[in-house]
Amino acid sequence: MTIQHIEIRRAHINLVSPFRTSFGVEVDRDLLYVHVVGSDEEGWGECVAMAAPLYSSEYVDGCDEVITRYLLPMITPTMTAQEFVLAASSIRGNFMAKAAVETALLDYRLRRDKISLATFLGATQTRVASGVSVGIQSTTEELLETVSGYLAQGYVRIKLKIEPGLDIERVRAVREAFGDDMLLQVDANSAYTIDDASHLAKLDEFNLLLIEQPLPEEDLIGHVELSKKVGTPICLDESITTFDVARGAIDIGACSIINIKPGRVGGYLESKKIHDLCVSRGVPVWCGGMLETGIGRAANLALAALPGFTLPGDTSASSRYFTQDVTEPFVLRDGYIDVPNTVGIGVRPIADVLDAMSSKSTKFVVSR
Ligand code: NPG
Repeated sequence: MTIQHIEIRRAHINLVSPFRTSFGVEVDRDLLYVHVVGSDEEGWGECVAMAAPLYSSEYVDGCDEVITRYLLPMITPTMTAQEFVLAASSIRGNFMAKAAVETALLDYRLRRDKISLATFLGATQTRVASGVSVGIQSTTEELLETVSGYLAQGYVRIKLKIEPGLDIERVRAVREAFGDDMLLQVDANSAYTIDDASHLAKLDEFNLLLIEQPLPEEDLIGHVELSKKVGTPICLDESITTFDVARGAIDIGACSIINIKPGRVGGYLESKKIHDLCVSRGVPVWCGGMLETGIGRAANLALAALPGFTLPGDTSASSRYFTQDVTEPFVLRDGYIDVPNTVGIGVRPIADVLDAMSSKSTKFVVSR
């Protein structure tokens, strides 16, 4: 049982509606899947990078280049995900590129060993509470209508995207319309500076679960300062790119909650390490999302089923983003989504659906 070739599949999918954040508007996804093909099994991984380097420095065409030029040549026919992570550590950064390859190798090996990713990672839940991320809307009325629609579907937690000028009053309107009991948090995607500390402190009256990534990715010290001036817990997303950064951020008091996104930290093995660290430090974690199709969504659900994931994640249903997902869709039931419990990540693309979405397939022979 050995890896024979690896396919890089590029594809395109439209979102059901535009998703606006403080850094831009996403209307579709430019997809890259890593497909490991062995003598009797296969494995899939999804790259979470967006088309443009607006959320982080990585972008999908850049990941394609890093994967094909640097990462795939490292792979040997018998290589495990763990061995790949070690080999790939010689390449700096490029976490999203590495994560896509790691996931495909993990899926391949776990399918072969007939064990689910959830079991392999140490999941303790069979379903996970599902939150939803609400993009910046043009008007407050539209925002209230959108939130109302998601609550009606059963989402247990609402995350509002915010930016300067579309923050305090938007949150106030949502609290007034839906009450104080609703689980509510905000995400700034680095749109503020430390000079906005007293402005952000105005969010304290709304009893939010957290403020996610208010300041730039590199400004860990700014987040320490901000944490002293704002009562609402600070959660880091973009800043947390590795286990070491997570440890440092916790140690210096830059955050009291962490959003773990496997794509952002180089994969599921690093995510598990960060999870374990946070459990040992009493730091709650939750699983973020990057508009993944079913491949990435399935693997995220496995991770989100670990015991330290005590806050609802952005692990929403396929229908939140796509009319037709590339896998069987993930559905919301009573506010929860089932964790795949078969082998590997538990899903594969539906061949016809993926073929119809695909723009390019490139095959790399693995040999040693
Ligand atoms: O539900 O998959 C999801 C997306 C959740 O808001 C979400 N993702 O900053 O966390 C984020 C944000 C994002 C959106 C990041 C688009 C990158 C691109």
